[in-house]
Amino acid sequence: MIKNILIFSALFLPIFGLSQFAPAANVSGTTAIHKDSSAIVNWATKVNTFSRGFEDVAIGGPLASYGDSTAALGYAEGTSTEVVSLGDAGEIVLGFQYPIKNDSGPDFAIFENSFSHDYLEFAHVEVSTDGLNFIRIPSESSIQTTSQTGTFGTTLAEWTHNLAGKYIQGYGTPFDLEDISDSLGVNLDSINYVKIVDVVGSIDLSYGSFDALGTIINEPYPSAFESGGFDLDGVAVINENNVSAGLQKEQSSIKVYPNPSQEGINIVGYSGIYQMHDMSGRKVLERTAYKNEIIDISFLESGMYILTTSKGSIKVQKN
Ligand SMILES: [Ca+2]
Ligand SMILES: [Ca+2]
Ligand SMILES: [Ca+2]
Repeated sequence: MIKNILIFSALFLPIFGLSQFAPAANVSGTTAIHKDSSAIVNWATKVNTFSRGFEDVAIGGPLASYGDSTAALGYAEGTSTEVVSLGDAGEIVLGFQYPIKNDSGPDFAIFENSFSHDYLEFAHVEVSTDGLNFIRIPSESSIQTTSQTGTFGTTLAEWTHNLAGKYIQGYGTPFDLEDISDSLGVNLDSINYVKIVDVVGSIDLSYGSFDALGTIINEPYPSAFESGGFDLDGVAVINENNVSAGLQKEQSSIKVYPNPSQEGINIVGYSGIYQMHDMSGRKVLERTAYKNEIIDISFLESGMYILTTSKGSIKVQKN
C-alpha cells in the first residue's frame, strides 16, 4: 500500500508541482536572498548600455523617467526610491569588477523595489561573456492569461520562476548559470554582462512578453507613469571569478568534510563558535564545536548554507 502511494506521488507530483515555484521572502522554502546576506561578494559596478521604454508601449508617448541608471550600481538599498525605472520593454546592461562564474548554487541576484510581497513587476534576465551574444535565462510563468492584471493588481511569487522581481524590496531573486549550461556562445566561468529587460505586463499579443515556454506573462499593466515598468535597485554577485581573492580565501579558510553532506559535517581541526545561515540570511544554527566533532545537519532543508567560524566562512551544500 505504502509502495503504491510512493509510486503515485512519484508519477503525479512533478505534474501538479509544475506551476508552484519558490514562495515569497517571508515564507519557508523561499529562494529570496537578503541584501545583507553573507553570500553576496560584490555588486554591479558599471552601466554599459541603457535604453528606457515607454510609460505605456501601447500608446507610445513619454518614456519612463524615474531615477538615474547609476541607481542600479552598488549595494541595493532596499528602498522604493534608490532605483531606476526601465519603462515598458526597457533594457539595461550592467558590468562588474570581476566576471560572474557558475559555481555551486545561485551565482547572482537581482533586486527590485516592490513595496509588498504580492505587487510584482518582472524582468527577463540575460547574460553575456562578450557583450554581443546574450543568452536569456529560461523563465516560467503560471499566472493566468485570461484576465489582465490591473495597474496595482497582485501576483504571487510562487507563480513565476527565473523572472527578476519576484521578491519584495531588500530581497533579491537568485539566478543560477547552471540553467543555461547547454548554451553556446557564453563562457559560464566568465560572465561580464547582465542584461535586464522589462516584461511588458499586457496580455495583448501584440505588446506582451512571453516566458521560455511561450506563455504570455500577465503582470500589472498599464503602468503609465514616470516609474513605469521594472524598477532596478541592484545586481548582487554571489560567485565571482576573482583568482586573487580565491587564493587568499583558500589560505585563510576553514575546511569542511564531507561537503556536500546529508547527515553531518566536520570543521577540520576547528573548535569554537560557529553559525550557519541560509541564502536568505536567516540564521539556522549557532553552537560551539569541539575539535573533530561531527555536527549534525540532517534536520536542515536541502540547499546551500554559509558556515561562519572565527577563522572564516565557507559554503556548505546540504543534500
Ligand atoms: Ca551556479
Ligand atoms: Ca515600476
Ligand atoms: Ca539602488
